[in-house]
Amino acid sequence: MTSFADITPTLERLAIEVPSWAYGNSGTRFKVFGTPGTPRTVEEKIADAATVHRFTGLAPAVALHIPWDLVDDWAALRRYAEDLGIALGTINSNTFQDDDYKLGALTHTDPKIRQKAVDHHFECIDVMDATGSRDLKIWLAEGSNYPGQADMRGRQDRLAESLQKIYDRIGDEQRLVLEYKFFEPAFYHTDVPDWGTSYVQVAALGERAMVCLDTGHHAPGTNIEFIVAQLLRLGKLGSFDFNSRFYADDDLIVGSADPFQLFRILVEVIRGGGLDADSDVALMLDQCHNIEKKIPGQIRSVLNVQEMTARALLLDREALTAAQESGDVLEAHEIFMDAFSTDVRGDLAAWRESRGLPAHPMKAFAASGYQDGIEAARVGGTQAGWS
Ligand code: PSV
Ligand code: MN
Ligand code: MN
Repeated sequence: MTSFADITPTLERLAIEVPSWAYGNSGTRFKVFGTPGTPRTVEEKIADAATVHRFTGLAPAVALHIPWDLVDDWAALRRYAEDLGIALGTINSNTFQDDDYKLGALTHTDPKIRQKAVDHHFECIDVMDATGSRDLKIWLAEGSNYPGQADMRGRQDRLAESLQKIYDRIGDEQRLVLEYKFFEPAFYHTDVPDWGTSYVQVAALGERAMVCLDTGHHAPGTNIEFIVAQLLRLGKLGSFDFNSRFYADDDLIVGSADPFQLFRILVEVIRGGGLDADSDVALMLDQCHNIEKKIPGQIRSVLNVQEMTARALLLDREALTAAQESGDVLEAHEIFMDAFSTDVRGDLAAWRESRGLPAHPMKAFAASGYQDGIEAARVGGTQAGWS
């Protein structure tokens, strides 16, 4: 039996990177609702991200999106973040909001457009050099809408060539993570639609190229934990973008739509060494808070990951293996479900307090006055783009 005390060393290490765009206004293609107190600058997004970390101890880094988060002085931004107790994390490129990329960016048939997209990634790498970021995350909005519209095979070749140029530019301590998504904005074919394609592309690049798994980017019913297990087995799971979905790329709060799925994923992460002290797997959120307040939305999210991690760590592995190996199907399933059904909220609250953190971060944030302060101080917040 594993006790709560046994799992705290691993819980202590849990770090979840938050996305800068979660703090900006976002919405659907129907409407973007403004939220009072929305950040007007990159610095204000970082201040909100640091607040999530202050109340939870779980979110020590914030991911940036270029050009949404462009500033003139990266060294100053880095100092600003560090003074608030967080680091600047993953740099996300953006090749989906430029007319030139209507028919593709890294895959475009026109070499000039491909080079423009590669150059954008070079700029992102310059940013990483200045911010000290380790990861360049690439999500591509490329594909086609109609059968016959594009040469899918030729596009894979051009993608490989463009990615190679980008990979050749990253530093020894940096990584390239390639995210996949099964559809949207392209509806017929997508150039990086699944983990297999991402894997094939990054495997050709080299050791520091990895796959990014966004939980919202799979067809309904996909066994995501199997993909996690396989990528960890191959040593190619670079990072997660956590969020929840009911239908498509909903970007809802992680663990809200299907807590059991999050549990199953975290069981495989742990099984594959993804939470070991020497693990390089980056846990990140990729979410939007369209109707709820953003900072509590992010606090809820990191707490959900923490809670499900604790339950997954409590899984009695020895007993499970014994049941599996003796072919006791129902005993194995019960052991698995026992861990999922364990209420860890009391233990987590007490443990947080013992570390000088609020026992109940949601309540502590609500009582802190931070939200009222930003609502009074900030008028005319920026739109985050989308995620
Ligand atoms: C678009 O689907 C997306 O949500 C991807 O998941 C990226 O990670 C995110 O936008 C930010 O570019
Ligand atoms: Mn994502
Ligand atoms: Mn997405």
